[in-house]
Amino acid sequence: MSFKSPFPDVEIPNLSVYDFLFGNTDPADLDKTAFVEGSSGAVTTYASLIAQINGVAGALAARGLAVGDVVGLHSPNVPAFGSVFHGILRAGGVATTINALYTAEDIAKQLTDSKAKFLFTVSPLLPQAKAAAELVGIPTENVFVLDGAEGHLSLRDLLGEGAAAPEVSFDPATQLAVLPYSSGTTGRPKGVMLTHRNLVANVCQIIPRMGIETDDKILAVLPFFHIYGMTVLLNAALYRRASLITMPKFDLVEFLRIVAEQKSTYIFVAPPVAVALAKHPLVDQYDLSSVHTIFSGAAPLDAALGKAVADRLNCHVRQGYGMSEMSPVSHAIPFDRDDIALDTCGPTIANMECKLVDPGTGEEVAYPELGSDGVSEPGELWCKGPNIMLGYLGNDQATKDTLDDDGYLHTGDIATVDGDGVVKIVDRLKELIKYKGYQVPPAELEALLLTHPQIADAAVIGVLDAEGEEVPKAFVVLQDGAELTEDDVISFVAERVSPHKKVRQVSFISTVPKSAAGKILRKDLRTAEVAPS
Ligand code: 4UW
Repeated sequence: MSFKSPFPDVEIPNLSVYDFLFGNTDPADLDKTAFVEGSSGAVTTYASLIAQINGVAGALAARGLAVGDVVGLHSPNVPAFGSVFHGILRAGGVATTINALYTAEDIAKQLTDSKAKFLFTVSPLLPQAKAAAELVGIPTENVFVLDGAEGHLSLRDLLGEGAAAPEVSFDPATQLAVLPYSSGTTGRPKGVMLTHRNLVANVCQIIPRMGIETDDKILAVLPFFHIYGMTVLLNAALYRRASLITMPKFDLVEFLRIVAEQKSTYIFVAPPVAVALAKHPLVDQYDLSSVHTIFSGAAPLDAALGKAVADRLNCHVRQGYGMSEMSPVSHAIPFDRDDIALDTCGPTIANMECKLVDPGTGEEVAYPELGSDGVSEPGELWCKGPNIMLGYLGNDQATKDTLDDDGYLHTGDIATVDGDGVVKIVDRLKELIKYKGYQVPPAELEALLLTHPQIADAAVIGVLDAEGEEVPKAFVVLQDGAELTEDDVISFVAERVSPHKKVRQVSFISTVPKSAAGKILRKDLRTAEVAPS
């Protein structure tokens, strides 16, 4: 058994991402605005975007980039991100997008694992990008700085070469387009192999549900380097010929100023932005009446919070669910459905089917009759469809553990489904922690904690803080005679990781609960956290 999307299948053209998005551009669209740089108001038209994409593709091909070669893209949201991202794909390259908050070591790990040959960055991030490129052996002439820096070619330099985009041919169903990194259900970040078809499919699947129109002005504050921003903004919104207003990082005052000034209509967010919109007094000082929809994803949205945002901004609020491994969207509350509870992720999108499997027994739960008001028991959500990844790069075991022989991706999230096919995420089975929607892999923090000479053992889980936000918490076993404080542990980690991976709470314990096989029993730590004895 399984439950299917309630929507009819959509057609997925057998095209590359570039051909799908721009191959058949209506001349009337060329003068439309693709990007507005939020801080300066500078405009990039679709004509200019397409010319830049082709210029980047040409410059990369002239440097020997072949189909399948990997290129690192390490930048916050700026309009040039779109030109470079689609330029890489246009040339047949594979974009591995890198979190702009990463340390040099994090960047180096991703560049090494993905075997990247080129790296694009921006001048404020050059110190860590340069250090990483040196560690990995990417030569300086292959490290490009979008806005320019001494000793490096800028985007303008590359475009100035005027090289024509190469003629490339590949099978969209098998050719990788992007390699975002995700921890998946266990362990450290792994390269998620997403093909051109995966990305094209997910745009086709979400377009009918998200209601993005060409006259929408979408505030692009979600990072383009994360799969949510990549698919919803750089792919779906550009496909619809909407305008993207870029913000390199979230700052509430700047956010409110830009929404009011640019009359933004549609905003995709993660829950922390929804919290600010619901609660911060500053919000009342700006005219946000242009906004018709706020769409939240990447972490759970509380129903009362969603309603508070809808009431305060007098707009629609929607929630979606996704995972890098699904390109990423599998569930979304449709734009035209005000009746679906905001703490659900809505029905399964077109061309997908799902199962809910009891993790204890391995049996599927019983689904309520269609149209009834029943709700299923919780089970692990398994999903199948054309947007599911090929697998993890160079990690067959992790692929086997996540993707089964029938093509179902085991998400590691626990969900229920009701008689209308509406899915609600109720818990997380997997190790992953989400801090403000960003992934925090506990295994990485545990390994780091173990390098401290006074720490004998450690486990890290996600807990809810006083505001109900998930934060990483370390359970630490000290060496005999050690005298570490909670603050010592917090600082030790903070000095060595990017800001979103900081440990924010610490407990000292006598032993880390482990299974006979030595696996950390995170569930036991979580249970103790919820109900301290
Ligand atoms: N509720 C509870 C949610 C939710 C959630 C995600 O970093 P990744 O791999 O990927 C994402 C993608 C999110 C996303 C993409 C496109 C979209 O439209 C949308 O909704 C608007 C959301 O975050 O992390 C995947 C993991 O993040 C958790 C869940 O554990 C999932 O496996 N997660 N969305 N609405 N949890």
